[in-house]
Amino acid sequence: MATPVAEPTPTTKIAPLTGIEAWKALEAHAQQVRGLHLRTLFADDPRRGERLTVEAAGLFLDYSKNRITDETLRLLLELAHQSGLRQRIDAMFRGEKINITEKRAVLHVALRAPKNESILVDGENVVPLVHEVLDKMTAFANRVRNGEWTGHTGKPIRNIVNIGIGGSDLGPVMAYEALRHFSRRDLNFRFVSNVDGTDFAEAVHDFEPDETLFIVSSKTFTTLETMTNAHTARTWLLKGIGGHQSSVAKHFVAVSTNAVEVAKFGIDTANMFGFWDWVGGRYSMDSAIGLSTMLAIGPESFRAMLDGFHQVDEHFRTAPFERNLPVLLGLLSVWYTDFFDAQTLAILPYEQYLKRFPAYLQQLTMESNGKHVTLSGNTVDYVTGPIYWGEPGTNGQHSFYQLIHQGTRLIPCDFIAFVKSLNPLGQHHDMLLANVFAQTEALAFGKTPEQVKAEGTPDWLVPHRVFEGNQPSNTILAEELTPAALGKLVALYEHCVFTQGTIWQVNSFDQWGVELGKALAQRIIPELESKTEPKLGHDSSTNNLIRRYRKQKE
Ligand code: G6Q
Repeated sequence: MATPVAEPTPTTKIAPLTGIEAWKALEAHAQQVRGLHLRTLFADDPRRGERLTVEAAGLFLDYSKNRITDETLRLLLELAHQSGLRQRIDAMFRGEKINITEKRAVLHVALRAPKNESILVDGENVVPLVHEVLDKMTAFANRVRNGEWTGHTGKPIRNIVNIGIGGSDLGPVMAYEALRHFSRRDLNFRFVSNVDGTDFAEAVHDFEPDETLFIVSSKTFTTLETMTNAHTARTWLLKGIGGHQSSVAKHFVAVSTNAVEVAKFGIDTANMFGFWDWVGGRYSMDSAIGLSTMLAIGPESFRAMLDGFHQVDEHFRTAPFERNLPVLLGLLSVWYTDFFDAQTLAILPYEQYLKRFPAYLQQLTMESNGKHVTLSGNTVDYVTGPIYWGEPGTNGQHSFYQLIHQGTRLIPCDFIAFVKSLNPLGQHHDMLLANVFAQTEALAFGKTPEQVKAEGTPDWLVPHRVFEGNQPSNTILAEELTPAALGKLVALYEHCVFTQGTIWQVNSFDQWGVELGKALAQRIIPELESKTEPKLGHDSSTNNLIRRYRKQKE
């Protein structure tokens, strides 16, 4: 292993992962469990389906259809303890700078802390700051929602466009879609993220500028895509409104940590909603970055969502690991990633409103734990973050489920469903939920050749119709997709990611890969725009692509 290069942290006291006793025990134990079928595990324990469940904060998790025994669980929990998960959770909640590469605290939990709590960062209680911003957002949202905030020509705002990317987009767009049922239907919400001009053009094509409000959401206020879109939006507004510079203040607000850049853009900093460097982009949908969410669902529902987050924060912080939902989810994903060579993990919400939830989770999980270097600066010799993907059910069943059922890969699945529908129509909801239960059953138990034959299938067709089964899944059931339930669900996965990152000993809170992307294109833009033939110093492929593009666009 290479010499550590990171500054020492409390975590460096923990042995390298593969040297931890519980890890070594899991390696040996996995050899036995790999040969076990879920059919056997269920047949041997008639109460398994009731036993391996846990409920907290209104979320019910059935993890019985996993390829685990009681011994697996014992060892995974031991791994959590020996990895210092308890200490690391406490360190996060205490506001310690656990994001060591950026020297920052990691305090998204402070964003939903009740007013009377105290969480210190560098000796300052940040909870009052959070509530100050929440109050400012509330006042603003109320003014827009009741028509008091008017545009340049005196008309109320009818259209709200959030301009942001990555963490400043995926959370807001996911939350808007998820909570649409609770949103004001007379307000139109659009989300512009891509630097591809089509995104902006399509978002505003049917909007009147004098009824449109732009929220420029950017922690740094320097992100290429967001600033390009924000400038395009300003040009579009001024063109549509007759060039009155003063209109910018009425049609633009900002969510950022960078007041200087916000002012430079021409947005009145009185209309800027702040947050802090201890809120990571992908952990920011419940900060001021959620302003569009608050405008859509109203301040009260927004606070209900925060309360949902907080309930799961408290559960994560206090529940014993064996009954701790995020810890169990995190450990199970480590189990498949590192001991079963599972490359991916599918998120399958059986709830149309959660159609953007898998995309949101992709960033949360993969940007957080897509790392190959430990907190001590060593290269890992085990696999970290799996690929997360998914689509809402039942649509996925008619496309990619085939590969999960009868392909050659192991794909652990999280099924997410709600007992009550927000749109109860005839039999729809029973049918939807029947599919959830049927899929997890089929994945786990499959269909044996004997069963297929007994159905009268001709011999030659039998192998094609056999389902191996033994495909693991979790089922997460909640009552109804309310704002609070969404908060709970997001917090569940945030802390699942935290658990994974702790076991893998990586920093789940930096994103140097994203930073690289932010810098790379900057060098090529002038080469594409240059009037004269630029001198190119890339590799031959990149040079050739640039030349071809320049030639063809003329
Ligand atoms: C999230 C990442 C990244 C970030 C975007 C937008 O954790 O850091 O997705 O949110 O790059 O950054 P700005 O908010 O600074 O524009």
